[in-house]
Amino acid sequence: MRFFTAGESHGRGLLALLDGFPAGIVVDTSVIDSDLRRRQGGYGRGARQKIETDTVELLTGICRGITTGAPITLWVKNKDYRIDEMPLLNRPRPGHADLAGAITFGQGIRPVLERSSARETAARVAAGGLCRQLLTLHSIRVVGYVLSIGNVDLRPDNIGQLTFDELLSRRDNSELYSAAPERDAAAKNAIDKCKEDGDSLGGVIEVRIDGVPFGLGSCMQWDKRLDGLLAQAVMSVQAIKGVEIGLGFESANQRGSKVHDPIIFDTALENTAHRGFVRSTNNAGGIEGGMSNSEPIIIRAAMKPIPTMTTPLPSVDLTTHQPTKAEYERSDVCAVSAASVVVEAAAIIALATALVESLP
Ligand code: EPS
Repeated sequence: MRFFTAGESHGRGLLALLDGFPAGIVVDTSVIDSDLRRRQGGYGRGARQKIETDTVELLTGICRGITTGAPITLWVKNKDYRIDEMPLLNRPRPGHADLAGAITFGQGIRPVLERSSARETAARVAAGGLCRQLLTLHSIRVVGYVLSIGNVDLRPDNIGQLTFDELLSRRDNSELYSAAPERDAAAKNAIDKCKEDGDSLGGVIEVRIDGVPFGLGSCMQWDKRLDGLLAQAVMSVQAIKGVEIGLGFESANQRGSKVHDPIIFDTALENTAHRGFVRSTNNAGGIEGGMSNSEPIIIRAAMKPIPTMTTPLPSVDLTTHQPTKAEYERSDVCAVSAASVVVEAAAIIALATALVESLP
């Protein structure tokens, strides 16, 4: 299965194209719309979310609500369509695509900004909402949540013991989509303070995937490894600067005896996705040798603070080469909550791709 997006932030809308999606899947667009709604939420978002009410339309690949096996295109319309009236910009924002994009494509900052904008993530979330329905048919469930915002820790102490449903309910009871709603107030204060200071905040996101059978991905070739596929999908989300699986970077600080997950056989689980083989810990994050091992898959992503700030950083005018301050465009103070929905969608698309490959 292949996946592409098209569209600009202030163009007509965003388009996702999924080629190779299986035939015969009954599609519920309300599942996609609910993911799109969640992406528009979270605390610290900018004014654009008040303008848009994102909903999906399936343009191709569907007949009587059932996928046909033909390429599927998903369309999310922009209400704020005014690309031809948007100002041309000249002062690149440090941390944004502006400078590298203006030099690479030679069309100035505006067209680069329009395509690199996180508005594109609406298309990924739409495609993720469709792929989620395929995963559900295979009893695979995916939940994304926020583990920290700035230096506010939102990771519950017992996170390893929490069930999928407990995490989901915590996430759904949090305005920040965090795993520790009881600590949200501290994170909201940090966002408010940041806004006052004209600054922005990043954070850490985690995605947990339950019900994955043995053998998605492969150890046989580098580009089939499931950890590599997930990492590429997640790292490609706007503003993500780091990706970990399981214990991740921390595993480099520990001895092997503390890192690897002992194998136990439990006959009661012989007829489940585990085939009886379970682990006392899950430091591998559900992937060994590039293949799923039937334990929950755990992926973490680090999001940098958004580069657009009301107190702009030093920059250079692209025409005069004189020192100046970077442009300010309407933006979010903190989009970590929204990014948790996008990272979830990116992981879903990558996992669905591996699943489709494994199907007979
Ligand atoms: C976003 C839409 C954008 C930004 C933001 C996220 O809309 P606008 O530019 O019209 O305000 O609010 O994008 C960025 C922060 C960025 O740097 O690209 C969205 O729909 O998520």
